[in-house]
Amino acid sequence: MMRKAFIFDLDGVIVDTAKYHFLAWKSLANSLGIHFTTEQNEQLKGVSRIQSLKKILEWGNKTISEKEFTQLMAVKNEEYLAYISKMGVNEILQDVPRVLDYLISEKQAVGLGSASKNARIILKRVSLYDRFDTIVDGTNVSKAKPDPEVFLLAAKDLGVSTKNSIVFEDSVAGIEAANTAGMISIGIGDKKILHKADYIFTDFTEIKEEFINQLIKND
Ligand code: B16
Ligand code: MG
Repeated sequence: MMRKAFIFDLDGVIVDTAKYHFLAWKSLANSLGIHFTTEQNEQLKGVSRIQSLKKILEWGNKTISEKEFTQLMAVKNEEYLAYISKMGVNEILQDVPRVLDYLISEKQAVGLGSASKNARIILKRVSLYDRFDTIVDGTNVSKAKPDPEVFLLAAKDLGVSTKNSIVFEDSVAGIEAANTAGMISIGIGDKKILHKADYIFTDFTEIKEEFINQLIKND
């Protein structure tokens, strides 16, 4: 049987860390007198830390020095890390371990492709670190999604061609990155938002073994 690469995004696919990003960005924005909403937080999904802060400052019509920018990123990350440090296995999104374990039992290559610089800490907190053959995250790449770099690097590490790679993503930028990489894209979330994905599911409870078998068999 063919060995395929299954590459998972982290935030919004394996765990819901968006709520912690929101709390940390909100207190930072508010400390600068900038209003920050959940709708705005949606637009930061899959977006790197630097780009996120740039957007928030844009929304608040604020310009700051480079030094202050670096400080604010550190402040946000510290608060975010405080939330992350309390995470546990109960925060893994439903049926993710079932799909991971099925892929491993079928001897498929499993990778992580995340924009987050905190991906490794989070995977360790939720005890999923050892399930991955490779982890490519914000510390390994220079170009953010929708650039395909993160997924191309993961496939390369796994020794699988791009056309034999499958990506699970919850963000528009991530789906675009997978498509540009020439990989099969699977959207996890809203059909209207992720319409550019090859397949779309609300969550992993909808992903059955038959579907995975088809992906493994297809040329
Ligand atoms: P960090 P993903 C992304 O994770 C988040 O969706 C995004 O909101 C966040 O800004 C980005 O990671 C960077 O995270 O500040 O931890 O480096 O969806 O690509 O797994
Ligand atoms: Mg995501």
